[in-house]
Amino acid sequence: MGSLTQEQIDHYWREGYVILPPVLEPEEIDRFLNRAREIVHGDVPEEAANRIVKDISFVKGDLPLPEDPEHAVWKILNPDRFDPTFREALSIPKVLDAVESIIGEDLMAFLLMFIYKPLGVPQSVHPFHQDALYFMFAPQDDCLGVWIPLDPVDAENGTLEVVPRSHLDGVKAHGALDGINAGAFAAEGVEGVAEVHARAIQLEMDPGQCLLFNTRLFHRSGGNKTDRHRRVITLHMASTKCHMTSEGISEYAFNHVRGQLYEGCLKPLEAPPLHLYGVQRSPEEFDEMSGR
Ligand SMILES: O=C(O)CCC(=O)C(=O)O
Repeated sequence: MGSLTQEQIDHYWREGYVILPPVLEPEEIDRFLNRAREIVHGDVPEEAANRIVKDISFVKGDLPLPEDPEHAVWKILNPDRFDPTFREALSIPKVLDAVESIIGEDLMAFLLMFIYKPLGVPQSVHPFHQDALYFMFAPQDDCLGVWIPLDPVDAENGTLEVVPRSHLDGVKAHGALDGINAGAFAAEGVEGVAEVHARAIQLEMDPGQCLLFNTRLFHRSGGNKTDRHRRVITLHMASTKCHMTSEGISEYAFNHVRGQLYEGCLKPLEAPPLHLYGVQRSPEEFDEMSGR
């Protein structure tokens, strides 16, 4: 069943995305914002501390560390693993109801992130990519991204840009780009191509609104040219009927949030690791990666 109208469902499948009215109340938004701030200011278990990932400009020392640690952060990866408030973000009722309209009632939630855009750092770009690249399970259409801004977002502070209908093609080869955060791979022949940028829509959204998007949709975010925060909660949802096409992605840690599980399909991970391996790289590792 689910809560979306047929028009919203049709828009999702035709364009590759749909934007929903607010799924969070202002008090809930404040609670997530305050909790993220407390986490970045040190209220985090020691083992999980490297889940707070700084933006590459600060990791490499290209910019001096700001007084407020929140201004240097790119993202908090999987805060649900150590924080009860963020655990709630895996199963926001209005999100589950909407997602059910698209991929059915049996749902896993995974890869929750709280993403910042450092203020006044225009080079902090996340290039065009397709999330399906990262997800080794099928069918791809039974998985989607959920992106909820907690601040007003627009072209100036690094909103998400999407290329409508780009989900209708396959997954492109991706690669690393110099100066871009580790792991934020770029779709080859897409980022920097004028024709693709011209087709992209820069989403203007209010706090608490919700974007659902297909995992093959090309999307990117520019840097934040303003002194306004751009903070978002993002996660992915997949049908529990999906099956793995490759092993070794326990980092995603599926959480069963609605419906039933199926034999031979995605399994919830009971005790996901707190420590994050291999994302917050040292400046030396960045140099090595870029051949310096
Ligand atoms: O919110 C952003 O800056 C980009 C998020 C994104 O595209 C991703 O994490 O895959």
